[in-house]
Amino acid sequence: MNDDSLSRREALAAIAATVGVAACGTGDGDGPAGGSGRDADPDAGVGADRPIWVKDPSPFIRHGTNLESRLEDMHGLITPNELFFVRNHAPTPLIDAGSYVLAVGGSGAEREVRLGLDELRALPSQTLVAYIECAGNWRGFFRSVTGRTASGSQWGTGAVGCAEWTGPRLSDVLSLAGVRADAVDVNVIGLDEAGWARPMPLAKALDPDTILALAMNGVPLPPDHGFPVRVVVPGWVGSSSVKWVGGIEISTRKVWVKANTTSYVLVGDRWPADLYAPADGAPITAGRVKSALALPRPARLEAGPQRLRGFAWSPRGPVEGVEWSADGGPWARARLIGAHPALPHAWSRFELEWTATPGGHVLRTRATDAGGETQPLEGTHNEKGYLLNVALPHQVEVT
Ligand SMILES: Nc1nc2c(c(=O)[nH]1)N[C@H]1C(S)=C(S)[C@@H](COP(=O)(O)O)O[C@H]1N2
Ligand SMILES: [Mo]
Repeated sequence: MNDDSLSRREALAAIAATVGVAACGTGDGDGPAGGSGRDADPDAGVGADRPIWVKDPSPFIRHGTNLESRLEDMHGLITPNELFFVRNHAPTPLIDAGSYVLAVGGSGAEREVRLGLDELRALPSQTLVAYIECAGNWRGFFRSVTGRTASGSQWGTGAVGCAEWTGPRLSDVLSLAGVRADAVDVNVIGLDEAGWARPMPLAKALDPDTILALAMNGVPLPPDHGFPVRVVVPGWVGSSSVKWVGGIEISTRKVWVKANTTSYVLVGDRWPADLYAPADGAPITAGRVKSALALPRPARLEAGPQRLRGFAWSPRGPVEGVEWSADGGPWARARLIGAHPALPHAWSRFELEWTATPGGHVLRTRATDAGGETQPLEGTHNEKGYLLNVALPHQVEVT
């Protein structure tokens, strides 16, 4: 493992000295089953004396150190910051803006540079709307749709949100350190106690849409979402969008850390570990095409005509269409809202009209994306419960 490479230790030690965050250990992975209570996640590692989040957790469903959104609370394209889900491998660190330093270096860099927040703010800034979804979103449905429980926080559908992110391109920051011709990987390292990090190939780091966000929905990043700096890697699963970035390592070798060896890898018969060594399975990069109704589970509706709505997203740009079906009946087209080529990383919304009749019903939706991928009707198990994108049954009780 390269997780404790010299540059990482140096970067974190330098930063720890200035911001008072312990440069300890690696991430604790996605963790065993969390249950519903905040104390139920045995790997949360949270002291009773320390708040986990800065934001008000009351609108959320709690899973250990994580806060799950309720899709029914979300309305427009943009998820308000106070309703945006939180996936934390350790409690939210409180980082002092004045003494914050971003260290950029490594074997693939011409030089090491240390940048303060003002220097990052002075770089040309990019704004993009992008959804972020945890790879473990929907994990709680593995049991009902595949017959096998998957380990980890039992998320419903609320580990996803869509925000406007603003900040310099990662490529511009890498240029300040100088990228050597033999560089292959860029590891982005967080300042939280988990030391969460996720490397990406140089090409992804140089993508003009990979940015170091300083702002979320027009305000400085809230503490829970990475203040003062997070990387946003559109299309890739949420674990790549490292929060509280303190170090960036440009490497001449592929970098292996927790987040691409034991966590966020697909493990199962279809992904034999020996093919992916040193990872335990296939490291996850992009997410999958998905859709979900913005309704509680189960939903309770009154009989009669109902306008229902939901969200649909794909790493391959705006979805092409969403279909819906009631009680195993024929698939009909839903109405797409705001799927716009100018917002390639945003999610889309959809609406459908259903005449609800008294009794229990099951609704499903399925999205199709620009790559021709459609959500499957059956789910495939993987040990750690990632990337479920089956057309999920949604129970509805009509009175
Ligand atoms: N430093 C750090 N970055 C992190 C994490 C973390 O625990 N520590 N969690 C990751 C995971 S698994 C996800 S899904 C996203 C969640 O982003 P959010 O909390 O802003 O919704 O942050 C990612 N970035
Ligand atoms: Mo995640």
